Amino acid sequence: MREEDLEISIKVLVVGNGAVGKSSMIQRYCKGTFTKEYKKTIGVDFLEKTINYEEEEVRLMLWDTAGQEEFDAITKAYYRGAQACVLAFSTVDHASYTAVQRWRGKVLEECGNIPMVLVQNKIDLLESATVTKEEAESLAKKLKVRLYRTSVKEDFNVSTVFEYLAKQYVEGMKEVDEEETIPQIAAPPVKDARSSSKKKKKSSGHSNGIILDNPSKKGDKKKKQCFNV
Ligand SMILES: Nc1nc2c(ncn2[C@@H]2O[C@H](COP(=O)(O)OP(=O)(O)O)[C@@H](O)[C@H]2O)c(=O)[nH]1
Ligand SMILES: [Mg+2]
Repeated sequence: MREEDLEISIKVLVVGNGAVGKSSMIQRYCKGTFTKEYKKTIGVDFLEKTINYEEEEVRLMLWDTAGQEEFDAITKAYYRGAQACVLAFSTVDHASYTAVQRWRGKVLEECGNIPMVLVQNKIDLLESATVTKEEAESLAKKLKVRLYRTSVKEDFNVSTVFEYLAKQYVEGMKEVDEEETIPQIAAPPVKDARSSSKKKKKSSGHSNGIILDNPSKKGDKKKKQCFNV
């Protein structure tokens, strides 16, 4: 297989209570659209977007999960194999803020310590905020994650969140790669740490870095049917 055929692919979860803006965020980022209509997502769905990070193609698969507990059994299985996560809450929903730790717990349980980011969405509604700036910041500090304030509605900071996660993941992959490199007798110098990591990931089947060899058909963006009620 040629080097250029390889691709870094990251499964990103977006978790949080219902109505914090998870589906909207994914739609905004992948399709550039926003709707005021609230449709409860049942089951799981994902959209994808390919970005470039340091001349590397990174495919982000953004998994949308239902926030409601009643669908827990369905969503849990979809957590598996995720490599990065958005912990989302809403500026105008304090309960969604307090629920973040519980969501994080579920992710940790299924995925281990993957790169995460805390997202305070609906920042355009700051005037009716029920979560203070200090609360948001102290939670980020406590969880040792970066905090981004977003407005999916105003398209503010949304792409920054996903670009940050992609960066975290790729940088983490490079570190693992360096740690794993055991010097061989007269080993040739590694010219490009990233390209070697991609090859390694592919052959080792490392669960924290998947390289797809059967990428989906171009244009086949929506992977799984979801039902909106
Ligand atoms: N004002 C405002 N509304 C938003 C924002 N993001 C999402 N919404 C609205 O919040 C509601 C819930 O969004 P949705 O994406 O369905 O939430 P989910 O249940 O977390 O997937 C919808 O009516 C969206 O239009 C935002 O940044 N600002
Ligand atoms: Mg939804």
